[in-house]
Amino acid sequence: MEELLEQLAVCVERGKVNAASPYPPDMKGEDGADELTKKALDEGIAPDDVLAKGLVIGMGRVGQKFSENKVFVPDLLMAAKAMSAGMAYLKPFFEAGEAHHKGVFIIGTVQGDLHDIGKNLVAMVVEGGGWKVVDLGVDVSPEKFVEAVSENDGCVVGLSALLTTTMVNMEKTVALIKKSAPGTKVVVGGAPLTAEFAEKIGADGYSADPQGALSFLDV
Ligand code: B1M
Repeated sequence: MEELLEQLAVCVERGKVNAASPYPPDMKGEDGADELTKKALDEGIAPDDVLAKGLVIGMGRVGQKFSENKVFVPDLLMAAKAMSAGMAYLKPFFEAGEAHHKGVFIIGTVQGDLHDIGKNLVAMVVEGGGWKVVDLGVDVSPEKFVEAVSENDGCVVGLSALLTTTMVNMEKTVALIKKSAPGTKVVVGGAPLTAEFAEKIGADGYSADPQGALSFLDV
């Protein structure tokens, strides 16, 4: 069982989607996350283990390497694609309540801001970390975040901003979330942000990269 789950983790880490995928070249012709997830479930490995000890491990490794500038955006995208191929087999188990997410993470780019590439990477890594992700998209108003929080008891919220002009909307969003659902944790990120700014606006956490956001959630 351990060997199969390790192979699965390697497929996600390297972005090996399925046997037909030519990427990465040194794994050409080998089974990918698609075949290995199916095989693991067919062999009776519990869906929670396939997720936590296979797919999530691989995504964690690639997320860490991304933080260390050892791999780049395309590598993260390929890993997310491999992860998704495996997740497709796990979906029915989540729906039946036989596999479990760690929690719900609501993410969006704040009002007035249309940048979503970084936000999407954070969503992928967090999903790869075993969380259910509710992605509200871009240009999300404070009220829309609050509405999503009210629909997802116990969730954690992630806010992304890429413009100095929209950082002020991040502050408004944190304030409204804290007012309407005081216990809700909020983590913020985006190129112009700093830890000092995050603290000033009352956010609970700041991360410069997707893996840091996941680490905040996993504490
Ligand atoms: Co715009 N843009 N843009 N842009 N854009 C920047 C951000 C800018 C720095 C370019 C520049 O002037 N040098 C500048 C902002 C200056 C500032 O305010 N500091 C800028 C500007 C000014 C604008 C417009 C105003 C331009 C105009 O129209 N005059 C306009 C604004 C539109 C709007 O949002 N209302 C605009 C528009 C656009 C496009 C639509 C053309 C396009 C966005 C496409 C899209 O996202 N779908 C775009 C792009 C692509 C960029 C640059 C080139 C790249 C941004 C990006 O995707 N980076 C950018 C310049 C640059 O960065 N070189 C620029 C890659 C991405 C992986 O990194 O988003 O930083 P990033 O995300 C990182 C981290 O920040 C972090 O993790 C990610 C992965 O490491 N992170 C989080 C992000 N969110 C997080 C949340 C977390 C944790 C970590 O927890 C919740």
